[in-house]
Amino acid sequence: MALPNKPKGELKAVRDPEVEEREVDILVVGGGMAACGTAFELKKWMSDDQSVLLVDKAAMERSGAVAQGLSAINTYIGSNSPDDYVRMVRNDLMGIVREDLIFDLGCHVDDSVHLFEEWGLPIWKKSEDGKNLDGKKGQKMGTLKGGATPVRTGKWQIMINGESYKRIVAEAAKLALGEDNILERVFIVELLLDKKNENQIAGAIGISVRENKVYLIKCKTMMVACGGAVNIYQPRSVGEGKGRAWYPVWNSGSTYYLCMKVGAELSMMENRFTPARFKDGYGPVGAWFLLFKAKALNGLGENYVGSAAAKAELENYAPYGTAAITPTCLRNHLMLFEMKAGRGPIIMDTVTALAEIGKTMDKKELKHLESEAWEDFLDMTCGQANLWCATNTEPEKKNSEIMPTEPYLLGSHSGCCGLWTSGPDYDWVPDAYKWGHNGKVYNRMTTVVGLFTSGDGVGCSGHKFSSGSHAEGRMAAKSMVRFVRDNKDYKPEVAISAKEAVDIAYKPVRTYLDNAAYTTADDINPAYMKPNGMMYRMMKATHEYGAGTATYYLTTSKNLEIVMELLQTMREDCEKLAAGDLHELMRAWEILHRIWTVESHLRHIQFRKETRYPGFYYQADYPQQDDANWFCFTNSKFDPKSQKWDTFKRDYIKIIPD
Ligand code: SFD
Ligand code: AMP
Repeated sequence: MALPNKPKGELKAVRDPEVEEREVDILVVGGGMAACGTAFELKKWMSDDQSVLLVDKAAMERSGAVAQGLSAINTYIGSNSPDDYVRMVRNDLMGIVREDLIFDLGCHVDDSVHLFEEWGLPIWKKSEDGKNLDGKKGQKMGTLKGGATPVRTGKWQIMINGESYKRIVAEAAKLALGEDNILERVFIVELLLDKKNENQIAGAIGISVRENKVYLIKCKTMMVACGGAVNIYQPRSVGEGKGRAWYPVWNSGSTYYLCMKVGAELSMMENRFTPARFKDGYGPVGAWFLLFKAKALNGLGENYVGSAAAKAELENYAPYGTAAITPTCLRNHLMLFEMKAGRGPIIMDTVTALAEIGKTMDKKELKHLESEAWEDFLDMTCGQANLWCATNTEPEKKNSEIMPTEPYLLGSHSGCCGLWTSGPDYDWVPDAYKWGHNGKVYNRMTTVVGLFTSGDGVGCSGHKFSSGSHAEGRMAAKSMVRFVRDNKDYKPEVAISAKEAVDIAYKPVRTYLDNAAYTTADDINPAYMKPNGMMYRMMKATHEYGAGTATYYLTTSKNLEIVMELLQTMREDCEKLAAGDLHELMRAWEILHRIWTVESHLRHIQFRKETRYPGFYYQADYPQQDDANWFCFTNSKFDPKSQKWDTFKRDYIKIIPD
């Protein structure tokens, strides 16, 4: 149930909050695209005697990455084939991907897009004479399911009027589950293993950010889909601009933290995404490159991407660099190449692009084209449109700078870090890629029994985007219902009491209450640290040593050693985090989730002795790709018993031929 907005100011935290204990068959953690897919699908397969609860840290209508909406759906297979989809993702991610997961997703993703349209999302259509029709005009052409042609920008992407995208998807999820089975404004802080079965999930601890209340929830199976990790590096936007980022600032790596802490295996955590974005406003570039056919120019006004030097540089990364579509990391690499050679900044030539398209248009069409340019940002990153206003930028008259951002961790966009999950139970899926429990395979289950993930959580298989994350959540839902049915007699038991759950969740509050009176300044105290201070400490360390923007994404073995030591100290110091109000309590948990997440990222970079993704990061001691030794997955596991990490290789198996 949604709680009303808080009154003025933050709610003070109390020493002894209320505790609510719940027990359900299925717990869904997160309320984003993947979780909404799970919620929608669950209700189709659950029997009446099965119970479910969805917990989102925010309000589902505007939570997660799609909060502001989107202007494109980046994965729609349409008349393409799932095999080709695998080839595209494999090439973009420099060869090492789980083809079973990608193929499986490619077979199902369009169904989610058809549902979105059925639920009211306007999808642009082509008219009979090949014109782009958006909004109501597009709807008049019929539905995609009924055979209407979408407006393709690239081979995989279609345009939408998507300001209300998340509201539409959340409405369907809420209707399916019922408000009584949803808790909003509850942040899950830790997961709990079963008391008797050491590698089986059994519950979670959550805190309300609107009431002094802790939840202890037991479950037979769980979906963790809390999105990716943002603000783990010093963002480019500082000072008055701080708080802007491209990916959702409120996604704090919980997916990775929660799952890794109970021993789930992570994969490809070294992979990060540093997308090229409109500078300072973080506006995405896809529509400009693909729909408006704009070119990026270097500071000398040259189309550097088409230059002989760029082609020669890309040859070094064949076969990926020489493919028809240059992988995302290498597109960034070329930008950095120009900037480092003193030929920056990089400029998106919006003026020429709009003038070119406008040549065949009448006045009214031209006006509409200009509106589309604005709507692209108003639909999904309205801060960028604000920045254009604030800087007197009319894109048909003035070009804009683009720039690779600070690093994000995610598994659904053009990155592939995440959990190592089982693939589907088909005969063509190698045994090493499918597993489950008691001899049964459960698609998208992590290596912890009963613990599932999807969207940004599933590693080794990027380019799902919003539609693919929704579809993957649905695929996992079916496995989860089957898991509950197959394990009817399983009674989850956790090793802690409700009181102990409060002790864990409210530790920062008690640290604060015990010590706050000692100093006059609330955030300076010898006995504690506020999460805000810890955030700056983490960002400074990762920025300078962990291949942040400070060093053009370059790190070395020595730098990694230093940052790992700093992060370990930070984890120790997190024992003294202090929170005076409920918002700060959430911040305290978020920073802990971020520190563990970025540590696992750097641990993986340290382990992989090559530079697999130039443009995303560079390991200066191992600047080349090394296929002989590193054409494999790099996985890691934190053992909750011994509290130790293990990092190791897993084989890549090619399934779809070139
Ligand atoms: O332009 C807890 N994305 C794009 N996808 C597209 O299809 N087209 C685009 O145009 C895309 N672009 C884009 C995109 C994202 C953003 C931010 C922008 C532009 C500006 C990517 C997709 O949005 C993305 O792939 C999916 O949303 C991923 O789905 P999922 O479910 O993995 O993550 P989520 O939607 O962010 O949801 C996370 C949820 O978890 C909650 N949560 N709940 C409880 N406890 C905790 N501890 C929690 N931590 C987090 C969140 O509240 C949220 O509900 S473009 O760039 O290419
Ligand atoms: P972005 O807006 O950068 O997130 O990109 C949206 C979609 O367009 C993703 O599927 C990208 O892979 C794709 N894309 C963006 N820029 C280019 C480009 N220059 N060439 C090919 N595909 C691109």
